[in-house]
Amino acid sequence: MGRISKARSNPPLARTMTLMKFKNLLPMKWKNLLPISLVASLLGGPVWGTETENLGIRSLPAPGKVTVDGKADDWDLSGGIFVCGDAENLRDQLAVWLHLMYDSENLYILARWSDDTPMNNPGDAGGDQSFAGDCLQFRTVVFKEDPKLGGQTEPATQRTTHISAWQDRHGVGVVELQYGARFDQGAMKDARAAGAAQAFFKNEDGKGYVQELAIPWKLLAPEGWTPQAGGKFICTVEPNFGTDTKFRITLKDIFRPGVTPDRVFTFANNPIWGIATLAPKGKVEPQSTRLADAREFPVRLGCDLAHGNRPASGGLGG
Ligand SMILES: [Ca+2]
Ligand SMILES: [Ca+2]
Repeated sequence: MGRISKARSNPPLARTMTLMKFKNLLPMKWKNLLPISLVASLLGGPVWGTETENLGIRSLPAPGKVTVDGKADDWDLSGGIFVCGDAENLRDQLAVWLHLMYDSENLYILARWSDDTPMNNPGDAGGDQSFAGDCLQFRTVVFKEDPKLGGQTEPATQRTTHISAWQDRHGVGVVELQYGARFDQGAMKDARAAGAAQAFFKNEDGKGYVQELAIPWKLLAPEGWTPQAGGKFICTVEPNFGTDTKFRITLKDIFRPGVTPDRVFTFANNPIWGIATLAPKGKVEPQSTRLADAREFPVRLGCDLAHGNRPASGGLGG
C-alpha cells in the first residue's frame, strides 16, 4: 500500500506486538519532562505495510514564549500525531511526529523526524525543487467563511498556502510559501524575510532531527482573520525524505473523515485535507494513531526518542 514498501525487509511480526514498550512511563510533570515524547503502541493483527491516516490534528495554545531553536523544550507535545508510510516496519526509520501550536502571532510547527540521513536534501535552494529530498510540506486553508474547495474560485475570505520548509545541501534554510489552491496566487521564496523562522537540530544518535517553524498568521490567513480558541483551519502534511542514494520517499497525512485520500495529488485536492482545531487548552489527551485500515492505537507520553534518548525497554516486545 505504501510507496515505501520496497524498502521493507523485516520479517513478519508477531501477531501481538508493541511498537514501543516502556516500563516507566513518565509522570505528567510537564515542565520537568524535557524533552518529552509520545509513544504509540501497536497492539494489532499481523498486517504490515500500513500507512497512517490521521483524521485531523489539534493545534495547542503555546504554553509560553516559543524559541525557534530546533528544541522541543518549549512545546506542549500532547497534541502530536504520528505519520508513517509503513507503521509496522518503518516506524523507527522513516516517520515523523508532527505537532502544532498557536498564539496570537504565529502558527508553530514541530516535526520530529526519524531519518538516518538527517537533513540531506541534495538540492540547492537557489533553484532546485524542495521536495526532492528531506523537506516538510504543510498546506493550509485558513478561512473566515465556509471555504470553497475542490477547484472552486477562492474568495478573499480564504487563503490557501503551501509551505515547503527545508535546508539545502549547503545548509541554507528555506521556508517557501506558495499561495492558492491552484498555486496561482503568488509566492514568497523565503518567508523568513517576512517574519517566519525555522531551526533544525540533529539528534545525537544521527538517526533523526527536529525541525521547528514559526509562521506568522498574517502570512497564512485572509485579511481580518485572527486565531480564536475553538477555531478551525484546513491542513495536510507531506513529509519528504531523501535517502543516501537520493531516493525520494514522500508521506501524506491529515485527512478528512469519510473520504478516500488521494495520496498522489494530495497537494491539488483540498477537499480531502483534514481539519486542524485551535484547542482552547493544552495538555490534551493524546490522539490515537489511526492507520489507513482504520485500526487505531493509543498514544501515551513517554521518553524522548527525538534526541536519541532511547529507553532500554524500547523496541518490539510481546
Ligand atoms: Ca523551541
Ligand atoms: Ca534524509
